[in-house]
Amino acid sequence: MFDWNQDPHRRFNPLTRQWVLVSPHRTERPWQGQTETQDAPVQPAYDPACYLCPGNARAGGFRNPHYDATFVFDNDFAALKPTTPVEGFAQDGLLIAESGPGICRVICFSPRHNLTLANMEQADLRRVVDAWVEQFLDLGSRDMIGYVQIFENRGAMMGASNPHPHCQIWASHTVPNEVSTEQESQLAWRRDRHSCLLCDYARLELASRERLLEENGSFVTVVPFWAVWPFETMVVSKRHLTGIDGLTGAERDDLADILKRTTARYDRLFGVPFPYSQGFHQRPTDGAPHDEWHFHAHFYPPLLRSATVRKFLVGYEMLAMPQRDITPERAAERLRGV
Ligand code: H2U
Ligand code: ZN
Repeated sequence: MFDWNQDPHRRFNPLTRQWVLVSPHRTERPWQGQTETQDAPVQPAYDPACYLCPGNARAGGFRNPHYDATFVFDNDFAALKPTTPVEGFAQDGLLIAESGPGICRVICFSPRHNLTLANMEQADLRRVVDAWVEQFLDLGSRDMIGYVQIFENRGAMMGASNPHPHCQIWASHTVPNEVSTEQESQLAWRRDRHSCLLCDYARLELASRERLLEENGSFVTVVPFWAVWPFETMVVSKRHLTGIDGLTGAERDDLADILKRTTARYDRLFGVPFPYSQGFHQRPTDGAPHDEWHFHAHFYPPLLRSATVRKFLVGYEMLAMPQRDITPERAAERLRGV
């Protein structure tokens, strides 16, 4: 008899249309071991050497204002520039390149250097949500911008350059890879089934509750059935929304609430500020309605079995396909238990 909790199998991600290999038999012992607690360096509320703290000089030569809530600025080392002309290059169907304009910004969540999403007051987090909506509308309304990617790298392990609570926005002319793949999947689902892929998925997870971590009136956090990272999660809106700009006031509060609760749960898992990359996926800003799109966030944390042991996507995963040991159901159970 095949045992889905023990025997190797592969699972399908309907958003990326990629498979992940699950090898649960490899886990059981290490996961039952003790979890380690690592003392995170205590950060001051203000750091005179931080380039994001209020009043400080940035590396680019500008000086931050004495801001007291959120603070948005153009990235001094932007990966995309607004002045780039749109051009294409193609040779023999093999050498293909495209130029494209874009705008990169940084949002400081708070003037306080030592806060994180999990530790912010609900009202202050709501201001961060408002800033995201404002930026999505501002950048997305420009002709040259086809997609607005909002994301946060947290922790040195994920390459964040600074502990000051902040996120980045890269608004590009073209739609990036991950987003365009998810778009094709959602379009195909809508065409074939006359429904929304993530509305259907959220309904299924709410009924089963096996992979569910957090829920409020407007959102649900789950470890997706097809998760690659050990403690990967998705935050999905219960209502069909194509983008963050469709949130009502109450839903903006609920987004702040579920992000706070999800990140706090992460921090409790190994007793450390949990590193991750997270960000929103939503409709492109090319002016089309894109009703196939369902607003959601992905959290990709690298930690595997303790504060100090991370998962690497290497070897078989680079050459063949991603693989995980702990099942998504067991990961959800562990996250629910803290
Ligand atoms: P990360 O921690 O995710 O790297 O984000 C910090 C961003 O801040 C990074 O993209 C920018 C970097 O280019 N930055 C400035 O714009 N000005 C500075 O003075 C330093 C860092
Ligand atoms: Zn700071």
